[in-house]
Amino acid sequence: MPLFHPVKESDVTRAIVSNFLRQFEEYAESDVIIVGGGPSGLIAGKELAKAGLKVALIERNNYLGGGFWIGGYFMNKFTLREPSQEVLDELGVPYEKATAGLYVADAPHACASLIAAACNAGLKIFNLTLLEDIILHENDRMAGVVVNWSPIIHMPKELTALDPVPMESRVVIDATGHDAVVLKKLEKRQLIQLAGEGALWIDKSEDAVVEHTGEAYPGLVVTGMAVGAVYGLPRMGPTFGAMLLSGKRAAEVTLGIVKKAAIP
Ligand code: 48F
Repeated sequence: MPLFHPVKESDVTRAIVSNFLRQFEEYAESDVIIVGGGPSGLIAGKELAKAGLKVALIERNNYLGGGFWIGGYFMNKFTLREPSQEVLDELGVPYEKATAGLYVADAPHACASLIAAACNAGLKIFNLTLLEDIILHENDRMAGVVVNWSPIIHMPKELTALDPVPMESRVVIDATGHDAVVLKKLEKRQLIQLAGEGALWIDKSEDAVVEHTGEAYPGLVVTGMAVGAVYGLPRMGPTFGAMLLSGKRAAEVTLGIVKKAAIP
């Protein structure tokens, strides 16, 4: 007697295709699209989904987490400063005190727990999905993103005449880290000017990134290291507290924009 229930091979394919397409069709229009699945994007997504919004996160890689799997150099331990260890308490991730106000934790444990918490809250993930462009509507307001299958950038030119598809949303969040990819689409059209990220200065950068997290352009909220690119803030290296608190701030700002738009 076999352990597993018998199935038709074709039913395996149908289950994957129909389930994915149903989700893609549903999320072709969302309340919020988050571009980038690093720590700031995942925290924002978790909070917004928990608040009951319909939220899609697009990530160009096949895996989520961005720079959160690893700390500094090749070592998978990351640091965070008081009071951001409270986010690890919420996620149930253990940490050790390194010095006064500085904690160290296991990056794979924290990253996996954050991904699980975001999915449990209802965030929908579209991985291997590359932001190619943005949608702008009247009054130059962000109205969504234009995406493609990310492996196409590694394919020969004669095979890559694949048109991207649009996904609409009321708010877009740029959580693409140091690359600030969404913001650069606006800069290319001379709609904003980016100051560019500054050199490393931990004490200054973390407060500044959280403080400047917000709506950088109508309908576009910026979080995480992408904030540094807009305002010329210093980078911070392998300390992640500001990414977590910036993600939370981005969720608060986004909720405010969505609620304001809902008032007739
Ligand atoms: O880089 P990333 O982890 O950004 P973050 O949330 O956190 C920064 C820290 O990891 C670290 C740091 C602070 O301590 O300095 O660097 O600001 O995650 C950004 C995610 O965006 C994805 C990318 O693959 C990564 O997972 N991404 C970048 N460009 C695109 C994209 C794109 N064009 N389309 C889709 N995803």
